[in-house]
Amino acid sequence: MEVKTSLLDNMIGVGDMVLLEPLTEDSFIENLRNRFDHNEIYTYIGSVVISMNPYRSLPIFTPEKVEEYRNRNFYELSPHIYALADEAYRSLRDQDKDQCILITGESGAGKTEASKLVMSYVAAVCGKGQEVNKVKEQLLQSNPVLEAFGNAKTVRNDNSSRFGKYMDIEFDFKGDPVGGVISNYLLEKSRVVKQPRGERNFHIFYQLLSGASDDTLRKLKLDRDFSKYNYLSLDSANVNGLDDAANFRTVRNAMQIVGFMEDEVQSVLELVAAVLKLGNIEFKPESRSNGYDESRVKDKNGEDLKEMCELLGIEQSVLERAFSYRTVEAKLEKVSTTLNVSQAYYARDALAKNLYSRLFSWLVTRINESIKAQSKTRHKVMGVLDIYGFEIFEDNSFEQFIINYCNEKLQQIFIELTLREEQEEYIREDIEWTNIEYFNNAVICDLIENNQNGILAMLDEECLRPGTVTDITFLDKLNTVCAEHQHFESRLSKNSKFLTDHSLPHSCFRIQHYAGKVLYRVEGFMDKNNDLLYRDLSQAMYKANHKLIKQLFPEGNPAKVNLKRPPTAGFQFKHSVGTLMRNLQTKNPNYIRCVKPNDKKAPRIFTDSLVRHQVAYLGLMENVRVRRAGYAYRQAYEPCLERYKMLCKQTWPHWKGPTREGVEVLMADLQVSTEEFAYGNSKIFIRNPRTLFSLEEKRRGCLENLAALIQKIYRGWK
Ligand code: AD9
Ligand code: MG
Repeated sequence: MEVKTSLLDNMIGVGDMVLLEPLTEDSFIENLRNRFDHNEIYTYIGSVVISMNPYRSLPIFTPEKVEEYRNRNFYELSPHIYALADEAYRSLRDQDKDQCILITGESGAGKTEASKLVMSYVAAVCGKGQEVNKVKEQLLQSNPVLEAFGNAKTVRNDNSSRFGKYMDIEFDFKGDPVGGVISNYLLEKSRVVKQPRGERNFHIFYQLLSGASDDTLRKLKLDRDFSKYNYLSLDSANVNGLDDAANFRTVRNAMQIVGFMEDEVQSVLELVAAVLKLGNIEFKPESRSNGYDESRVKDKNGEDLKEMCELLGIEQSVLERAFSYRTVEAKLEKVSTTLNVSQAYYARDALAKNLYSRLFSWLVTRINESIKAQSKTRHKVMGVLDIYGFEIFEDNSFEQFIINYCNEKLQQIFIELTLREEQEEYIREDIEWTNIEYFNNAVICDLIENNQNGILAMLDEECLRPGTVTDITFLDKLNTVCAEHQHFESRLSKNSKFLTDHSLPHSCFRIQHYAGKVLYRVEGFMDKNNDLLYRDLSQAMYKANHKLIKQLFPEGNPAKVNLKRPPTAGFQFKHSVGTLMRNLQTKNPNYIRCVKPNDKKAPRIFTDSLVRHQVAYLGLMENVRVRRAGYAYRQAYEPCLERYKMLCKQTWPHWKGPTREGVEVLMADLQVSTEEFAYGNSKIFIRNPRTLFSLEEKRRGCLENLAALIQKIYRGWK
């Protein structure tokens, strides 16, 4: 007889929080801690996986583990991210249900690692063959490329995703992967020109300087020394445990596997080098006869400018002029105004940010071209979402506002879908259902995205308003409008999510997010939302004799001058997040809730208060309660009968009739109170975990008796 381990056998603590007794926040945290201390980083809440970041490599992601979890039922083995990946994949393959894997948690909690584990598991268990293997390799190798260009060391995480990523992996009817599509969301491009203290620029800059051959660097006119470049912060250039040179080789190799041509790689590196050169260009004022100062490139930077222009095939005088003058085109006329030094720096940085972020989007498009499914037939789809996690820094700006808004939306979808899914399951199975109270963050989403008076709408309105508009006029507007919409009285009540109080520093506002209060400084909001690049610069880039850069600045084509303002950054983000949410809602969701055990990026440390805070805002306790309010545990009839049939003479060793009847006979024989369970169409629902415990205990007793009997017989033989 096969004896399988289950959630309750040989388990450290309780593998499924639904079975935790008694259920309190303390016992919940204690269970997580106990399991974490024993290297059990995964714990379930029903079908949701809680994942604790171990901050060290554990031997639980081996090919043997993959085999162990392959084709096994979710609750059969101890909790693992592979069990979730397996369940999602099988449901996609066998039941033709499109899946999405939603990975949430704050910065550094382990989302990106989790997304890679899911992808590599699915790659390991799905079909084989030359073509399929090539597709798999390309899908997997897109990760190092995008991480090099889109991740950076922050104070929270040495490999922090600075962009949102959603990847649809497409499968054919057999369940073999045939391709994929990646969508990227707003790269934090301000990092290109300036990094907060203790943080780095995007990895690729350091990788290129550390890992490229002397010859490559010579061609790119680069120096190996980080300190030569204004755009590279130096206080944290070297990160413990990060081998930039080796990673550069990995990225180059990955680009090749994904299908980049050698000349494309060269072009990409030229752009990276050009950004570094650009950062070194400095300006000085030159007095004009009209009394104004006009900016000029400093003499000592003549070489940087020249080299940058050579790299990109740009005529030096064109770029130089674009740093001194700005042309404003109205309907019928063109007016040229001079740039002063600070405007020239602004223009330089705007160009660097645009160049880099457009390069990043181009990389995604290029990867998509390579990994695109060849056939046009309908595919089964598994979407994996890995975004930047919720962030609270000392200084929070537009970027954090956008990142946190995105997390707010994901929390919202978690709430909607967990409730919806739960309700639908009861309806599907004809089981009665009672609602449970849940904190709903829809009010916060609305505060941010409402079309009339949401913060993003007001920001856009202010950006478009003629006259003197500044970050402060935007803040004033926010203070009045949000007060009006939330009603003054309610501003001070617990429900108010927009807080103004006199203790706030000047030029700040605060939002009570689902994950905590965040103070935002408005400086730069208007500018970052506008995301303007002087037309002279885009035209200079378009004129470049460099295929890639020309392609990145199509608006620089003088024949296609468009006087309409491009959509703002906030507007575009809101739009793409809206599309993403609608897409996710069409799929069957699978959740991984990542929890960060400590703030030190260190193994073996479990900081109680930090974990407690995350458990609270992720709504994990409510999650367990919802799961338990109805029926805590459910199992399809067949595995249920298999597991407990030994407890009843009529069902042991074989039950001949329909499985549901077998389970009914079993429950009657065991005299389980009829209030304790309900028969659904395909599953049995058990209300109280204790009922399950008692079944498990009886089963264990039965197994022990059996083992004793076998031993006795064995001894008798001897
Ligand atoms: V952010 O929002 O992008 O800043 P993530 O993505 O949540 O963040 P990430 O997956 O990058 O965090 O994990 C942070 C670090 O924790 C990794 O670089 C690893 O060093 C470490 N980590 C995370 N998960 C695991 C794991 N399963 N095993 C070992 C891990 N180390
Ligand atoms: Mg990440």
